[in-house]
Amino acid sequence: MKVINKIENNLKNLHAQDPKIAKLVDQELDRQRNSIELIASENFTYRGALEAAGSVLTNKYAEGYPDHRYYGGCEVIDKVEKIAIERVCKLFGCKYANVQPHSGSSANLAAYHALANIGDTIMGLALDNGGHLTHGSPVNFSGIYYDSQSYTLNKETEQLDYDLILKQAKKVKPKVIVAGYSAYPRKISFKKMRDICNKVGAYLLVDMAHIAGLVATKQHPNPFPYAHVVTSTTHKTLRGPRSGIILTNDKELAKKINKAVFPGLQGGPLMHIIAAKAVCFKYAASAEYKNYIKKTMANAKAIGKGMEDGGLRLITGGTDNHLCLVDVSVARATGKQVEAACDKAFITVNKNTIPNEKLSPFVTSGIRVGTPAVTTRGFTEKDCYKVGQNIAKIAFNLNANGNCKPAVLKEVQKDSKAMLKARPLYAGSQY
Ligand code: DSN
Repeated sequence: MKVINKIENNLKNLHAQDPKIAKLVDQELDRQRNSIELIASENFTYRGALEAAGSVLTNKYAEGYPDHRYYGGCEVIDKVEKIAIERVCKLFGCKYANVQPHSGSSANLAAYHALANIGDTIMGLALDNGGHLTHGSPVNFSGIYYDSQSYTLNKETEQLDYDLILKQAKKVKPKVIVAGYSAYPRKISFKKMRDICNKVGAYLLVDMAHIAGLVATKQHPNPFPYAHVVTSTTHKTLRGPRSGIILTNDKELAKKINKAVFPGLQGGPLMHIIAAKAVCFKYAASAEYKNYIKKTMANAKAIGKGMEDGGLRLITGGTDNHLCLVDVSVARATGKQVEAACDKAFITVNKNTIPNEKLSPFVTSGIRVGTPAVTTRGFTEKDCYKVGQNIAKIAFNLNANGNCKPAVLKEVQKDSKAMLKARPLYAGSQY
């Protein structure tokens, strides 16, 4: 069985040249191996993507775009970027792609730059309702440079309310409406969002970072043909390297997007990361990956059922995607306490605000639980149901000081260790 070990993980030279950093990389690999990773935005990328990201392509400056560079010696690099573009366009069924953004945030910044002027009104879901920082939060460039008029979820259903969004859009007349979220467990109707945009003359920008893998495998409706522009990261459900992309079907917008990314926002592209993105686009088109996404979604339902059977409340009553948003206040616990107590039981989740939140974002009444990473390492629905039950067990067994009761903690630790041992990370040939 092939297992990445500390030396094999391309670190032989690093150990010789910088043992301090090499040791920390080893420690992080151990940490990833020894925890049930349920952060909905994380995953474990392919060995091939790790190798491409650690390759000599990092040495090359390639400002510009394929066949139009500001440096010599780009003949190989051009081929890499063209392959990445071709693959991602085919994957998502669109005509134009920019694969140079370094992250989802810079992809969104470039998209706004292409679609709006500074000071124009943008309308995204409020951060505390499940939106993203870059969708208009007042502490982010998107809320500082643009007039951000956030929409919220329906307070009763805890879901998107398209009538409410239309009502607000008619009032504030946004230049851009953003759809796509960080902590929303239900399907999004891009058609309804586009209808709203058409009624008020706005562009529809879809940030599909969380659900890109579901879209690629047709397990969630595609933002195309409804979105004017689509942004995404490549490291969440898509399981690639940490990075971003921008897609469109509109030739004029594609030109604006390219200008916004370079020279508007970035200098030289990270060619090693673009190569790693190409690797993940290749795998995302495979039958094996489609099966992985289906399992990820089934695992999200199973973990949700485990938490629900244990007494916790799922926001919206369930999930249609890769994550559950969970109300832990029913256990008289805070998200902060459950996050910290789960950590001690080798389960990694993040505290998260929930709709109608009463606590601060540092404390919160909820947690967000996602299954892309554990599914990559082979967790089954049975495993996930058990983990869900254990999370609930922890939440309902906190002492007054917020720590889990020692006997319960010990039991859950034992379960976690057994599951982690049975599903080793970077072992075998599955990725
Ligand atoms: N911070 C990411 C998340 O956890 O959803 C989004 O960028």
